[in-house]
Amino acid sequence: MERKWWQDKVCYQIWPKSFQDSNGDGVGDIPGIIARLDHLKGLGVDILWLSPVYKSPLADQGYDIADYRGIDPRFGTLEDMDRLLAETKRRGMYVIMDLVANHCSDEHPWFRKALSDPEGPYGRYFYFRKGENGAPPTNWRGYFGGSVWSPVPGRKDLYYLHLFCEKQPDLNWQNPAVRREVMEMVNWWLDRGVAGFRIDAIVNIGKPERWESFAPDRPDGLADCRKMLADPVARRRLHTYLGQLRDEAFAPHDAFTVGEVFDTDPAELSLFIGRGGFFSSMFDFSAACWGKSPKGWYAAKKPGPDDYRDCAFASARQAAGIGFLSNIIENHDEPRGVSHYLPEEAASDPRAQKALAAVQMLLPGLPFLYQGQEIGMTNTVFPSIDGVDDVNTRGEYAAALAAGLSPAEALARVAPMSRDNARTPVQWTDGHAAGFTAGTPWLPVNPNYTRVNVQAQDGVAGSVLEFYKQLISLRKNDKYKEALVWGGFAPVHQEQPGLAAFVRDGGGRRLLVASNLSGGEQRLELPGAAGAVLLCSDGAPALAHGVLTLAPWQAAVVELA
Ligand code: TEU
Repeated sequence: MERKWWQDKVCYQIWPKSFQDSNGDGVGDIPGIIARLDHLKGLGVDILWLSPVYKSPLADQGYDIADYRGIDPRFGTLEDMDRLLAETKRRGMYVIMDLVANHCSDEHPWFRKALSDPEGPYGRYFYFRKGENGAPPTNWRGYFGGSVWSPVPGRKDLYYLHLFCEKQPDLNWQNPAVRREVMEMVNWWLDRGVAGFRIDAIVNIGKPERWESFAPDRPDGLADCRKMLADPVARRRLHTYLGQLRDEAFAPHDAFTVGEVFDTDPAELSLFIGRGGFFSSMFDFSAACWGKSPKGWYAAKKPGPDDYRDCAFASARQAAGIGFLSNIIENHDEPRGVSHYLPEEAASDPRAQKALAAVQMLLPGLPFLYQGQEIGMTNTVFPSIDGVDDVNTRGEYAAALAAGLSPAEALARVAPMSRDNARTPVQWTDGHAAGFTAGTPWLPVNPNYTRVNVQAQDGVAGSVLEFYKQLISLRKNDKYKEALVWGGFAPVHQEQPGLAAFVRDGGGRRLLVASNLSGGEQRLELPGAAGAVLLCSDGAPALAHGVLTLAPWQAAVVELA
């Protein structure tokens, strides 16, 4: 595999609205991020992915962009952004931005001009279609529920397409002018000093030639819009556009790019992340998708630790020899990893949180932490649906009601999946608003902040935060890098319930990573003679006669002879 500058890095996602507020308005901002760079440097992370900070009405929290070259005043100014780039550079860190170009905001000047003249040049930046007999052009349901079509105000029977919410009109990538706008914008940021992009919802940019309705798949009479993504023409178009992005923007800058790619066929992996692929990396969503139901969140099954292990291991094997997947246990769209993958009684247990961390951080691929993960932040509580900000959660709640659930049941079922779980403010201290803001936070702080916060863990032996630091420094240690970054991967005793174990080997070293993801003891025969114990999450593991015994929720890294 070709060696690249980003492969031995550790990445960290910042969701700016909830990271750190610097001016007391209750909303996180770029100066707040700058103020916390030393925390991130101390943790050992290198590449910071900033969820959108562009000018936006925030209908989907910035994933609805009204100006691709401007910073939203709530987050700061372009000068703040330049300062962030300089301050990270000074610390040997990198910033990647979120490239949200499947759609823009309905408040973007392009869409405003398009609405006033749908047949004009800006009309061709979007998808306008005529309905039939008073009904929208197709019966596609958008990602957040409801039709993907909204009527154009003042125009009889004319609609525009939005796969996400109605304030996120899809950009027409078939139009070369749109592609040129995107290439120029991407190059503008790369020239300014950003190291690359996380690429949002990108599989949606290739649209089929013929737009047809599908058989309805829910009581609303609509059909999941994702069905059209499998269309061969849509797929071919996607590949063409991604090739153009790579050739005209990413490759000339040696940018680091990570795609938000769902549902890839393993056969396509090398096209996406192999040598000369579209992206540097793409997220492994296999565990995140486990248990999801076509009916909606209310019908989702909760995965357990073994499901997480099996998904992660399968992905690691698929990507072996091809490229680097990006490994996550959570992000701004998902529940908190510890709440989602650990059994309920263990979600807040620092031992269990560390055991899960050891697996994620030492798998092959690129580790991505999400803000707050490093201190074991958990899902929050939802007293009522009125307190939910997220457009996605509201749509899923409506789907649950439509399926006949009572309001209380619907809330109880969608709450564990809500995107607001990961969007509560980062818990820095046990003081006012967890040290996130001097004012009133835009979304309530998770009530557990008095116990779970950075201040309580920083420099405290045995804390989740200190363990993450150890995992990261082990991964970066020159002695073990060949094994942990570029080395091989072989699962060990994968059939053993509650155990996630694997060997990483490279540079003449073999390391066993063994994590007890259960509340009982785990014993495993070592796949080689035991050498030094390089790391242990709690105490020391018991090693005798070629058998490793792990206490409940204990994780260890052992060098093998
Ligand atoms: O997400 C794309 C996407 O597919 C999500 O809708 C996902 O299915 C859902 O959030 C699962 O909970 C990206 C962004 O990550 C998300 O925050 C945006 O809302 C979306 O694109 C639109 O830009």
